Amino acid sequence: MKNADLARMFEEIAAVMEIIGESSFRILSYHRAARAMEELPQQIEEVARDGKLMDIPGIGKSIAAKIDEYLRTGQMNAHKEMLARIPPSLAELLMLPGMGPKTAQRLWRQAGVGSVQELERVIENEPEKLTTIPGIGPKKIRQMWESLAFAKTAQGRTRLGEATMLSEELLAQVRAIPGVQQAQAAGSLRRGKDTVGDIDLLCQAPEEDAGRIIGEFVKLGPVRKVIAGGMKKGSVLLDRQVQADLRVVPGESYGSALAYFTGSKEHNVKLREIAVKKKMKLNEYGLFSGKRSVAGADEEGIYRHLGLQFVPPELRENRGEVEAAMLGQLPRLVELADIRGDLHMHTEASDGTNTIDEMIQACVDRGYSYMAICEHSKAQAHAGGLDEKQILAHANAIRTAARKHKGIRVFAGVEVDIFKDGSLDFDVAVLGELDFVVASAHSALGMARGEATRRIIKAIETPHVHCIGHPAGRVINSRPGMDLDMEAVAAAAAANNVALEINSQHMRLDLRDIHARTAIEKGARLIISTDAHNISELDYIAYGVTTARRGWATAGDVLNTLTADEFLRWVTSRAG
Ligand code: DGT
Ligand code: CA
Ligand code: CA
Ligand code: ZN
Repeated sequence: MKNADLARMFEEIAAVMEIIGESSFRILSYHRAARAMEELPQQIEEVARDGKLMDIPGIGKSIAAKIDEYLRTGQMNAHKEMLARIPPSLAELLMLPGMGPKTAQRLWRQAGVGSVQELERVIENEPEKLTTIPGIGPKKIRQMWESLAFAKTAQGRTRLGEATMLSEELLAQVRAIPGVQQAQAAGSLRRGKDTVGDIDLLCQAPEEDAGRIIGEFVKLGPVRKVIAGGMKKGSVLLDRQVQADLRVVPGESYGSALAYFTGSKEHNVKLREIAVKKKMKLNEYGLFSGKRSVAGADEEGIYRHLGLQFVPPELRENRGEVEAAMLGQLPRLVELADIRGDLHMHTEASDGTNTIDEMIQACVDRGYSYMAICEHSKAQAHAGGLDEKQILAHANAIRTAARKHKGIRVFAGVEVDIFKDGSLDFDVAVLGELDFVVASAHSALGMARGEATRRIIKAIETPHVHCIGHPAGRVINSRPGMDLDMEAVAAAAAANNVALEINSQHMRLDLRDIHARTAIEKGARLIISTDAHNISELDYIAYGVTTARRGWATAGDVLNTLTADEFLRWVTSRAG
């Protein structure tokens, strides 16, 4: 978690430096440090503990000292001082998604726009004031307007992956508090939503222990600040201002409390309506017929007594799941254990950090029966993209390495860039030399809906393309991604037998839940991949599976649940 904090702080330092006109050499060193933090496979605390900060490529003496300061004190003076050199409102403007320091500086110096509010006002009332600034045209203004709207919705929400890591660390400690019989996350986190507002934890313990347990909870290691500590509930802030609540409930109502606090609110409303129709009452304490408790100890009992199939938490969004559960028609959702291969990962040959051998061994260790290594193509120069010659040489290296590993089929692939017009960074002839082709858009994601949709469909129709990587190109809490007509994209994917990826990076989760559902309804098939840049990110597959489940996906909708032979048959059927 500290890795991401440090990356953000270094980016912020670099951005302010650019605004105040620091030397480009110093700016670059902070960009490099930020990137190093983002890509570091270990936790920075461990590296610091081993005294190995300076061994990280891109980290020199002065940056190492700043990291050390931050880890020891929770603060970084250089960061604070740098931000103090511009007005706070300008710093806020700079944090706006998609706002680069160059634009921020021009807005400020040339139009006197130095805050988010001012930008909003000027765009709405006198946009002509902005169009006179070089580099700012109607298109840029539209983008800024969208990111203003986007920033408002993103406010204060934490990405699923970050919330999961924070909550697991905390839960392990809650479970160790004497008297706690079981503990788990509820709320949007349990539903697997791509971002969560706060973390809702629940634990079971005898009533008389509740006050003491809360007392111990608010003193746990990951707690940064106590908001409230009562007799049944405690609220705290963790790293990065994430709020976590713990509720203590007795065994007889653990299931009903779990159902209640898992939500969603809209799903719960539906359940209560059904209870009322059955002349019962449902609340966090149980399901009651008159004064008699009918169910409450476990969630299964609640659903059963309401005459419903058990609804997996990921579906509890009032998107038709209650009606389906009533008819016994809920899908049997794909599970982590169904996944037999990972089809998108990078090695040190492009922007990953592990070798081919290490990635293969890690996939063998996970029990996968197939995998694909897909480096970036040459258009992604800053991500170490390979040109035609290099990718073919790399394919040979992958095939040679694969021979040393038994029991896993390794596809030599590529993540080829989709250009603005839908054409690809490599010719069809080159693609045909590779075993597995993921095509992804990485730039010009702000285009209008029709244009963006045609772009992706053109890529789908290109021979040898197997899968569209992170189809929308969104980055959660940072950029909304392409505005795609997902029904049209999915229909094209289905017609061409091309898969749509659910990218499991928690900053992406793209296709997102509702798009995955649309894709399935239109007959398209999905591939859940991690896009891992190191061996530890192969674990992200769980977030992709959760997202697929939220999209109502069954194992049959997901191609990488096929056996190796079946999958190979599909891959070769896409030959062109
Ligand atoms: P979040 O935190 O914004 O990502 O979303 P949730 O779903 O975790 O919402 P949160 O933390 O406000 O509350 C957790 C669950 O507790 C929620 O999903 C349903 C239940 N809940 C909370 N407040 C209410 C309420 O006023 N009415 C009902 N029916 N349920 C509530
Ligand atoms: Ca919550
Ligand atoms: Ca809450
Ligand atoms: Zn990509």
